[in-house]
This record gives sequence, structure tokens and C-alpha cells, in this order.
Amino acid sequence: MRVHLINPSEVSFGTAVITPRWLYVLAQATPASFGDPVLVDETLAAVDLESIQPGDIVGIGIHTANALRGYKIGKLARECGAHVVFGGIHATLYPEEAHELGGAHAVVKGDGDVIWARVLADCVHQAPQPVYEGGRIEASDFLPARWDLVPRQSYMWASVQTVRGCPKHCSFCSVWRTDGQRPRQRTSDVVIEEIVQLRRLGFRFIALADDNFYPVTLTDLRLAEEQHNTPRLNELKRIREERFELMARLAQLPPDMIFFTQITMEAAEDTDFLDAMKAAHIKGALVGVESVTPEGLKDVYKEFNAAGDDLVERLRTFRRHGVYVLGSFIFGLPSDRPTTFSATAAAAAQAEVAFAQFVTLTPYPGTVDFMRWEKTMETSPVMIAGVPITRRWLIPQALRPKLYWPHPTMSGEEIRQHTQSVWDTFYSLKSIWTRSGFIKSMRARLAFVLISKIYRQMYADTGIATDSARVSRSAQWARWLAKPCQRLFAAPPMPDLQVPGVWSQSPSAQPGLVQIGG
Ligand code: B12
Ligand code: SF4
Repeated sequence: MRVHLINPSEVSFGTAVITPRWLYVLAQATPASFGDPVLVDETLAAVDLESIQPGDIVGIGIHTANALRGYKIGKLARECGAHVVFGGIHATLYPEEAHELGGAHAVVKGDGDVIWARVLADCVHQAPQPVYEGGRIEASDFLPARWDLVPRQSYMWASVQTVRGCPKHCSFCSVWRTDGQRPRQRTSDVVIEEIVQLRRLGFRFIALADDNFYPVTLTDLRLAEEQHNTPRLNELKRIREERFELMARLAQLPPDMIFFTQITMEAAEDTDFLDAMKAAHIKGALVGVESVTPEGLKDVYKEFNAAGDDLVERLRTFRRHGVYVLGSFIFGLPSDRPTTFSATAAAAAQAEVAFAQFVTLTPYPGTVDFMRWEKTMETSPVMIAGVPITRRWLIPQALRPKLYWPHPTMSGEEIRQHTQSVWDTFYSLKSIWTRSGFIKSMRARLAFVLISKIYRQMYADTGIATDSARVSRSAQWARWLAKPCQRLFAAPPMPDLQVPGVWSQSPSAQPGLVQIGG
């Protein structure tokens, strides 16, 4: 009996950008008595169904975008006589769907780290339960990933999680509802050990797969202090101290390492934090800008963000402190008007963001937006290919609309065209070249151009293009560009790299570093 873990994807590129972390975490959660699980990432190559034998156990992890492919694999694996188990965010939100459409014997809701061993044991005893509650486990129970199983040459970036959950409550995001608003932060020991293991293997680019790397803001601290809420204040201070401790340890790693994370714009007010990020080689961060107007920010419950000139200034602050920004913008918000597109393109240029993504408002299950959208469909449900549009991930890919949300003043096509043109402007060769001006060496500058082009191909055309020819041309381009990128990201392994000791680098401990262990 073998355990197979499958990350579904309709498109395989032969090489991938980021490791799907769940595969390697669940591999760790698989008891040794089962042997090493077979890990299949379909973004690299499609699953070989002939390798699945009767009695095997097949674990499939799905998010909304790859659920349909996951269900196809689930049904086929069940036909092969395997036990089929689903997990991941989409299965957590729609466990019954995996049973109805994916041939599931069992579905795990929530975190898989602890419950997985029990699911496997139940499958061995031919008695899997339909649903398991994996729950939201404490950070101390998060398992490290089995990086010894990673095909090193296939990925550009590895992914390590340092914190789960986010205290905010943006209307388009499901993280705060599924992962919770209380940050569950791993200790620096376990995080750094994984990172050192990855550098030993030759990974020098690592994505910190966190929802929000900055879970405690200066405003949170000030409010707790004003409310004389000592327990909360102490808790917030502890979380913040641990962030600085982790960053101080990252700072001691080889200087060729580069980390990337996701963070809220509020970090711009906290320049000690930005300086610590820079020292820690966290060179880039996705910042959810979402909208450049106050009305747009209100639309998405993100009024803690800045708009207008203040926004430009905040994003430049990241840059001035050595953290390059991937700005994430949403189009199609109810308050957006035709002028919003050009204003956004201008703000992105002025704010000197290194990269940008311009996504269209898409209702994701588990979000406030999704619930509102579903409600508007109650009285007159829209169907495509016999599927209600509120289950849009079940509509065959080719028939899926590009936009779901009726806009008060613009047509879907208008929004799509404007969005496409903002991508085109931001990623024109001329704009990329101008943006790359800050890079000294010609080789690195060309690498920046290459990465910008691959990013644009992988995300823009495939997402919002309407004709399938353009989508497949885009995928072809991305495949072609991925090979040289892969070489660019590789580094010589450092098998003897040691784990750095524990240092405290909180602003209160300034100046200088204070060694407290290790
Ligand atoms: C890192 C990340 C990325 C990275 C890397 C993706 C990768 N290759 O891994 C990048 C930046 C590329 C990315 C892109 C996107 N992402 Co993303 N991403 C994340 C993030 C922050 C962390 C994911 C992660 O690695 N977590 C660590 C692992 C260990 O946790 P996990 O995956 O949840 O797995 C655990 C459980 O779910 C469970 N589990 C998972 N699978 C299985 C399977 C079995 C059998 C079992 C038993 C258990 C189990 O056990 C695991 C261990 O506890 C999540 C947020 C989140 N909190 O999940 C969003 C998230 C998954 N992304 C999201 C989205 C929307 C996207 C994009 C569509 C964004 C965009 N507009 O382009 C793209 C889609 C890319 C694609 N086609 O896959 C949404 C998904 C929402 C949804 N309903 O599907 C999330 C939840 C964020 C959000 N804002 O809501 N993403
Ligand atoms: S969008 Fe970002 S800041 Fe908002 S709730 Fe989600 S993770 Fe948190």
C-alpha cells in the first residue's frame, strides 16, 4: 500500500515557480510505516494513474481554482481502487462537493498536520470517516516540510511558512475566516532549520508563505496601551519580539539568500521593521494595495490602507528601506470608474513598485464578497453549462466568464479591456527597462526584465485573456521563459551550512545585536 499526494493542475509547465508547501508538510505527517509518499505536482507533470494500485491512499489538496481538476483525479483514483482523501482550503469550505464530484472517501477540514496519521490508519482499517475536523492547530504543532523529497531542479523558489492567520478582515479574502484572525506564529528555531536545510540543498530564493508577515502593527500596540489592556499588550509585544528574533537569524544566513513575503502597507509606518527585513534579506514583499481611491478601499474593508499621495509615499518608504514591492491591485470595485485604471497605472509608476499585479474582483468562497454575491443570485440564479454561476469553479474552464460581478456603471468587457491595457502599459519593455534602472549590473538588469516578462505571461494573459489561442500562446511563452529562469534561480548547494544562533534585534535592544542563546 502506498500513499500518493497530488497537487492538481490543468496546465503543466515542466518547471514551476514555487513549491506547493502542503505536499511536503503532509509528507512529514505521513508515518514512516507507510514509507515515503509519492509526491505529484501537476504544475510539473500530470499524474500517472497507472502508478495507483488498489488499496493505495490518494490525498488530493485543492483550492478553488484547481478543484475541478482535483475532482477528476479523485474519481479516476477511486476507479483504480484507491482510498481517496481530499483536503485544502476548498475542500474545507465544500466537503460535500468532494464526495459528490471527486469520489472522496474522506475529506479533511482545516489543518492536516495532526489529523493525517489518523486518516491513514482509518483507511488501512477500511473505515475512513466522511469528514475529519483538522481544525486550527497551534503553531507548535505545525510540521516542518520534508525537503529531502523535493526535486531540486524543478522549482525556482521554495516556500516556508512562518505565521498562519491574519488579524484584518478584507472583504475579498478568506484567510481571516479560514485560518483565523489570531496569528499562529512558528518559533524562529523551526523556521530557520527548514531554511538552512533548503540552502544546503541549493535553494537561495525562498517565499515566506505567510498571509501577513506583519501581524502586529504600531497602531495595535498603541491601542492596547491606551486601553490599558496589559495581557493583550504583552501578547502583541511577544509576537513582535519573535518577528525581530526571526529576522535577526535570517540576517546571519549567506548573503546570496533572497526572501519574499506578503505584508500589509502599515509596515511602512514601522521603519525599524522594514530595516530588519532588509537586514534579513527579505528583499521583496507583496503589498495588497487593492485600490488607489478612498472609496475603493472602503469597498473592500481595507480603510487601514492609504490612498492618493499618501499611498505613493508609503510604497516609496518600502523602497527607501530596501524592500521592493509587488503591488497587488484589484479592478472592478463598485466605485471604480474608467479613470480609475489610468490613475492606478500612474500611481503604480510613481510609487516605484518593482512588480505589480492587476486582478479583477473575483468572489472567492468563504469571503464576505462571496456571501453578498451569492445572495444577489438567490432570486434569479444564472446557469452556465447547467452549473449555477455561484459554483463557478465547476464550470468547464473554457466556458467560465472572466468577470462575475455586475458593475454599476461599466460592462464586464470594458473592465477586462481596461485591465489588460494597464498590464500592457506596466509591463511594456520600455517601462520594465526604466523600472530596472536601480539595478547596477547588466546581468541582473536583464534578469529583472526576464522575470517581469515571465510574471506577466503567467499571471496576466492566462487569467484575463478571452480567447483560448492567446491563453495557450501565453502558456507556451511562460514554458519557454521558465527554463532560463530556472538556471537563474539555482545556487550551488551548501551542505555544511550551520543553523545560526538566537539573536534579539528588537528596536528596544538597539543599538547592536544581543545574543541570547545558540
Ligand atoms: C503562498 C501562497 C501563494 C503562493 C504560492 C502558491 C504555491 N505554489 O504554493 C503564490 C503567490 C504563487 C499564490 C498564488 C495564488 N494564490 Co495563494 N496563497 C498562498 C498562501 C498565503 C499560503 C499557502 C501555503 O503554502 N500554506 C502553507 C500550507 C502548509 O498550508 P495549506 O496549503 O493550507 O495546507 C494545509 C491544509 O490546508 C491542509 N491540506 C492542504 N491540502 C491537503 C490535502 C490533504 C489530502 C489533506 C489531508 C490536507 C490538506 O493541510 C495542510 C497542512 O496543514 C495561501 C493562504 C493560506 N492561508 O492558505 C494563499 C491562497 C491559497 N491563495 C489564494 C489565491 C486566491 C491565489 C491566487 C489565485 C491569487 C491570484 N489572484 O493570482 C494565485 C493562484 C495560483 C495557483 N494557480 O495556484 C487563496 C485561495 C482561495 C481559494 N478559495 O482557493 C488563498 C487561501 C489566499 C486568500 N487570499 O484567500 N499563492
Ligand atoms: S487580504 Fe491580506 S490583510 Fe486582508 S485579510 Fe487577507 S491576508 Fe489579511
